[in-house]
Order: sequence, then C-alpha cells, then structure tokens
Amino acid sequence: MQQFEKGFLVGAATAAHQVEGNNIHSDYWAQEQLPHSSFTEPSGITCDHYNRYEEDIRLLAEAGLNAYRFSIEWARIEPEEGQFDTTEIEHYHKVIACCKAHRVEPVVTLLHFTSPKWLIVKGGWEAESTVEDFRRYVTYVMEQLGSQLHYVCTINEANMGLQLAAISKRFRLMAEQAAKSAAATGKSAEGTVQVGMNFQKMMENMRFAAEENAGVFGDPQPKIFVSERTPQGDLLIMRAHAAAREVIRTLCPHVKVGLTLSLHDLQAQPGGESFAEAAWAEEFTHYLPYIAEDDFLGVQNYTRTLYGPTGQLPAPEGVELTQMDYEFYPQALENVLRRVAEDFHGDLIVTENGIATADDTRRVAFIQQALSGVQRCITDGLPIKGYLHWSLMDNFEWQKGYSMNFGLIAVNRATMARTPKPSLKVLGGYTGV
Ligand code: GCO
Repeated sequence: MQQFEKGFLVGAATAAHQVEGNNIHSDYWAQEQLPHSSFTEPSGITCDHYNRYEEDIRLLAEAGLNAYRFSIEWARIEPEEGQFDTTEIEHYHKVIACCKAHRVEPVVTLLHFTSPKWLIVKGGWEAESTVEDFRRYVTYVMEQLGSQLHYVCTINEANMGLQLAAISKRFRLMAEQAAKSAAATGKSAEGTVQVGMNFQKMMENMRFAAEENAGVFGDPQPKIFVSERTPQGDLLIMRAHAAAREVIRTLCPHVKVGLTLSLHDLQAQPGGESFAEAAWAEEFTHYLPYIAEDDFLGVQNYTRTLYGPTGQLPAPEGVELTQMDYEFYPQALENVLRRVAEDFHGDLIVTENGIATADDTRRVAFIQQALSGVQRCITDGLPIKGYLHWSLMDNFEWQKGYSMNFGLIAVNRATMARTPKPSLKVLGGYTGV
C-alpha cells in the first residue's frame, strides 16, 4: 500500500438527513410519514449524529483520516421561509470546530438532496423562485461559517434528477413488460441508479401517494430535488449553482467551490457505442459550460454501466453484486476520473465512492482497488486532491431505509453504539504525513 502525499484529503462523507436525525422541517421527513410512502421506513433519529458528532469525528480522526465531508441542512437553518435559526448555525459552528480540533478538514455540502418543506410547497426544484431562495440561504450560511471553510460543494449530484427521469422511463417500460410476462424485473433497474430507490413500491403506491402528496405539498407530484427532472429544471439547478458560486466568491474568496456529479463508468460493448455516448453527454458533458469556472468537480462513482446494441444492459451473469445490486467494480473510479479530466480542467475531488456490503473484507478490497486507480491517475498528472469515501457510518439510505451497509463504522440501531470496522483503519492508512 502506498500513502498519498501530505495534504491529499483522505476522508469519509455523510449527508445531514442520512445521519443527523429528526430533520422535521424537510420535504423528506414529510414524505416519509405519508401512509403510502415509498420509504421502507422513516428516518427517525437516524444515527443521532446531531448529538454524537464529536464521537464520530474523533473515530474518523483516530483512524488516520484527515477530512470529513458533511452537509448543512437547509431545513434546519431556514425552517420557515426567511426565518433563520441561529441555534442551528451554532450547531454547525461546533461541528466545524470539532473537525479543526482533530486536524480534520471540513468539506461542506450546502444541499444534499433534502430541502425545506416550504420550498417544495412553492414549486420546489422546477420553480423560478428557487434560484433566489437558494442564493439567500447560501449567503446566510457563508456569512456565518465561510471564514472557517476551504472547500464547499454547492449542490450534491446536480445531475441526479435527469438520471432519475431516464431510469423511471426505463422502469415503466420494464414494469409493463414484467406485468405481461409476470416476471419481476424491478431489482436490476434499481441497481443502475446511485441512490437508494424503491421503484416497485413507488409504482404500486402511486395513486394513493399522489393524493397524499397533494395534501401536504399542494402538488400530487412535488418537485423535490430527487424527482424526475425536466430540461428546464436541469438548467434551473445550474443557475442555482452559479448563484451560490457567485455568493461564495464574493464573500469568501479563499474558499474552493464546486458541485458534485453522480458519474458511472459507461462502457460500450460492440453496437452499444451510441447509447453510451448519449448517456455520457446527459450525465456529464452537457454540464461543462456551467462548471467550467468552478475550482473543483466532486466526482461520485460506485460502479460501471454496460451498453449493448439495444441499450443499457444488466450486470453480466455471475458477477458479484453489492447490496444495492450494483456490480462490484472498483476499477470504475479510475476510468471515470480519466474520462472527466479530458474535458474538465479544474481540480478533482472524489466526493463519494463506496460499497454497500455486510462483509467488510469486500469494502477493504474495494477501497484498495479504487485507491490504486486514483494513485495511477495522480502519477499520470491528473489534479486529484482528495478521496472521500461514502460513508463514515451505516446510515439511512433514503427510500431503502437502514437496510444498506455503506459505513466504515457500524451503528447499533438499538443503542446507537458505534463500532469502527477494519476498513476505517485501512482507509486511514493511506493518509500521507
Ligand atoms: C449521493 C447519495 C448518497 C447515497 C450514496 C449511496 O450523494 O449520491 O445518493 O446520499 O447514500 O450514493 O447510494
């Protein structure tokens, strides 16, 4: 094993809603409570990280990691439109101070999927007004916290909505076919999107859920961040990103700013080239004009996707699948980094990469193979500045609830006791000194 150079960020990532607990003013919280929710269970207190962040950051630091990526929860900071909660800002002040006390670099994400419920009632991520609402929130956060930060991700997986639109379309077709042939094909569709989704459950509940959503949000299909995105909504997100970047550059010129993208290693088999090209254009290339001025791009990769003459293919027969039904394929990260660097010329930070498995020895193998790839890229001159593993701890995997084990630390759901897994120490061993 070869260590990274001193200064390279070796860390782990979380997102507020997945670990903090009791995110009661958020859109997700509201959706989790609906009688016909697509969530297998509500988030509840999740990992109680809101109260236990000191222990979690200490465990991260003790294992040798030097960076922690976490998100600020907009719904906590601005629970009602225009009303900022100073006690919540104070909370994040303390989290950042705790990182610094442990010589851990905080990498902050301003929006990681969840939004305040009021924003969605106003039309959410398809409404014009969201750009200015986001600007106001970002201004407040940067005024309060910006002086203590060096790295800020504006929006997590800005491309997720388009990916969902594509997969939902495919899933609907598959579900129709499956209904005809009575074959259950839902599982493999979920395995092709890098976020916990229950498409089968969503389809079954659709009609009831629409009524319930209309009751809560005034819209049978509320436009949350992780909704099927229209092309206009996609542009709106780019404008929200640009607004945030402008605020950050003005208030905190010392901060490096970027967004993150969910990127698959798209591989074409003979005849699948045009499908793979089109998918890459949608997933990555068409964002280039909007991110060209960013300081860095956050690369988030978990697996590869194969294309054949008829389009996307399932994982090959007999390969190892993770709990998420992704193919175990840690080489994907290197391929994605090399491909991205052809067109994006700022720094690269791996802001997520990981594996859902109950067998930590597979996580160790995944990390070792993924990091060998990162190191080969660095040797070839790619400007990669950090690797932040998903995730610091087992947590709330969105609609899939607590069934996925992405963590470097296990969390006992009854007692909330933390147990570092061997993989935590293995990752910490890569930190340069
Ligand atoms: C993201 C995420 C994370 C997920 C992770 C595993 O940033 O994409 O969806 O929040 O938990 O990708 O699916």
